Amino acid sequence: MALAMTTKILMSIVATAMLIELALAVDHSVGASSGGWDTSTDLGSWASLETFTVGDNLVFSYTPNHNVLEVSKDDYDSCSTSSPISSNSLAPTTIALSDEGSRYFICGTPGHCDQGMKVEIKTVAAASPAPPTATTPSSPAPPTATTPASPTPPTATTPASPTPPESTTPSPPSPPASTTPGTPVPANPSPPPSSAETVKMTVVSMMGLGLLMMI
Ligand SMILES: [Cu+2]
Repeated sequence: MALAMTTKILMSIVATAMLIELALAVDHSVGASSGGWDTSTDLGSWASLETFTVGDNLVFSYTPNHNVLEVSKDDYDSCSTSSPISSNSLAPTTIALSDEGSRYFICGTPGHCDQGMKVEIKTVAAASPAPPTATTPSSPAPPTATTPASPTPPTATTPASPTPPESTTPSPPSPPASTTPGTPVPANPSPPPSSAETVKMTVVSMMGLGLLMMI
């Protein structure tokens, strides 16, 4: 029963995680909602308030006097437009954030980067944002979670009693076992296989006895 419950819980967690992951694929409109890809938006502040996750997209919307250059960190720091990693001038520009780490974007129009039209995007692994949302699936779990917890203290009551076979019902098979030496005793901890073994051994030993007597 506990196994079935655990399986159910695990399956629901996995399903929820998949849903969350789907829901988390976000398009980030650069500079929104109180600005855009322009010289007047505080893009650093915007980026610091966003969480960029692997699988998300950046969407740059801009007027024709701007463009989007992806550059190295050095070029980002120095606002150098001479050797961009990629260059886009057709708005809107969508950039897929397919890997963890930092990426650097600047506007290639002379002077715009120096005026602050630049942004560093730090992308994190898809798993890390899940924990906050993961609390939600765990909340339905508590009712079931309490049940598996109680069997853990073996000192409890009802669940513990079936385990010791010495109690009542399982003992009938054990009496014949008593004829054989100490072997059945260690078998007790694991009831199902041991009882079968005990019966086998008893039968074998009785047959052996019978043979001896016949001789
Ligand atoms: Cu520009």
